[in-house]
Amino acid sequence: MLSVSVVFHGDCDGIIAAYLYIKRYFRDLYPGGLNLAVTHPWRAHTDIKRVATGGSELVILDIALSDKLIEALETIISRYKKVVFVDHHATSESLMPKIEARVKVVYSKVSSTPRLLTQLMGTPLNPYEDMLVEVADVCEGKTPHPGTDRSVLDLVDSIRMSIALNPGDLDFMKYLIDLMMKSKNPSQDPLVRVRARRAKFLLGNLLKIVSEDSLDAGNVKIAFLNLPLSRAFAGLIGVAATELSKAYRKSVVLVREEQEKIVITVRSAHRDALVLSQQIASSLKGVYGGHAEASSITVGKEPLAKVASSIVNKVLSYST
Ligand SMILES: [Mn+2]
Repeated sequence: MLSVSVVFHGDCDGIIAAYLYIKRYFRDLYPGGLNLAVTHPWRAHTDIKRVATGGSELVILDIALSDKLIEALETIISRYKKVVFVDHHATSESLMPKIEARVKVVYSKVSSTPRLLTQLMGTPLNPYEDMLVEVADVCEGKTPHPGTDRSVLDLVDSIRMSIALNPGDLDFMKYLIDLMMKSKNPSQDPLVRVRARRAKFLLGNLLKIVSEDSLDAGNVKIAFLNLPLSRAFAGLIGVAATELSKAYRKSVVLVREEQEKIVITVRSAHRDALVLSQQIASSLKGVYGGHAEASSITVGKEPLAKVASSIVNKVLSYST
């Protein structure tokens, strides 16, 4: 049994956080001596129970804390000598005190989890690591300053898009971490490039569908994706919402049907995504989490048409 497990968010800053953490703290265990697992906030509570078979240390990176996740953590904490929880999501803040007694918490509401790790590690990073932290910040929505190196923007694009093609693909995430461990440039890697190109092609189609079928409620653009569409474009929906919000300079609410739930992705042009999410979540009895610029709500399975009218009404009352 591998005694150290690292569970990370399967997105751009989550993967970079995993790389930095492993390189700094578990270099001698990499790769064979580490149990790596990928998850996403909405399913972290189930993944963690499955992954956490026990050992000396469990590290959880870039996953927003929720009541469900706290419950799951309670059941597995005793299997480890040490559990470390590192996160930067705004919605985690009020919940952190609930786990602090038994878990080592590293929390600050900074731009990305890698940025938070630089504060934890203290010692200066090398230029390659520095560049990846910058990439993570931009992936998380920080506006790159005008002088930002082209290679940083290329990396943002290729990492974000190549992951989005299949955000559950742990083998590919490990492949990316491995490129980073070898200080290689992922945007020059053939596999990363092919995946990024395919993802961009799909994203183009998705943006077309979504912008043609969307409706405007006040200052907010709302679009709906049924189950087949939501499956076909799975990992790209968050990226599409971000792109739409930028293109129209409006907040975007993207509602999609999944197998056992409805997921609503919110992107804000005016840093009010969390407020809007909270209102939608309370009217639909959903759970929300994220940042002021980007957040999401998960609601139990209901017919799309049924939640649609209630979301439109909520958004209209919010934006007028
Ligand atoms: Mn993340």
